[in-house]
Amino acid sequence: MKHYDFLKKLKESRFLLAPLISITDPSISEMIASIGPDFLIADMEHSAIGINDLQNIQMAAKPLEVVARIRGLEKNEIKKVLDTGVAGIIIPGIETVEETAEAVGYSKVPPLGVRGVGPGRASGYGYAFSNYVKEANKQVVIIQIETKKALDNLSEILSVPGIDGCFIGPVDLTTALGTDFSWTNQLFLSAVDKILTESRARGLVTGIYFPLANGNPEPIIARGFNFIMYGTDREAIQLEYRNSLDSFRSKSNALTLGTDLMRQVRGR
Ligand code: 3PY
Ligand code: MG
Repeated sequence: MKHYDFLKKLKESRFLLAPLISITDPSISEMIASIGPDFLIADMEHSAIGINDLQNIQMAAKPLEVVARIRGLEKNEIKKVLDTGVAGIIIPGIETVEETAEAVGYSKVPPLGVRGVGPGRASGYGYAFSNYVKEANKQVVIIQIETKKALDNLSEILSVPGIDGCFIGPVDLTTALGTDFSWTNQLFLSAVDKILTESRARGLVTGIYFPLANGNPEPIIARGFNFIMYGTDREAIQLEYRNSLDSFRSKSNALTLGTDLMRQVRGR
């Protein structure tokens, strides 16, 4: 696998756009990869994507890098996911220094950590094993910040050696703060700015989720994130169909012929 320039790509970039893949069928990833995003994020936290799907998604997206947003802080999950050859992992639910240190330890092969090595896809199925062992610790480790406790422990968490960056989960973060997910909410914005400042001060990469339905990316652009988890495959399909259905119906409803009958059919 030759994806080890990925951290450099993240560090040197602003606004890399990475759709979140939640549909298991790899043809969706192939379709989305073909339209030119900067990389993909496969969601193993909030979707049905499992380890087989993750591997198929990477084959479909090739040569585009795939990052896995994993289920949580689980030693064997981290090992299996990294074995598939992802460019990096995003670990949700991290709240303390101890959890951050565990995340690093589970993600790194010795001497930096305790991750076991084996002949998975990341090592060319064993064919490129010696090179893989040398390069394995370059797979990127990003922790997800989305709770009050994580905010309270932010400076210490981000100071743990071995993490490459942090990702802000605004849906969970605003739920935890008791606000709506709105880019005009001051409590949310000050949390985002605190995370950005602390992360940048340590030379870490920072990303955030931003839905396609929000047509106002200026507050994100003004803040200069390295990467954006930019909408999801689910959202793209539903949003585009919703808009298209509405647009077609508003035009067809304007015609009188058959309109009453169609309204009855649609229950409107
Ligand atoms: C959140 O916004 O909480 C996320 O985890 C984004 O996927
Ligand atoms: Mg979340």
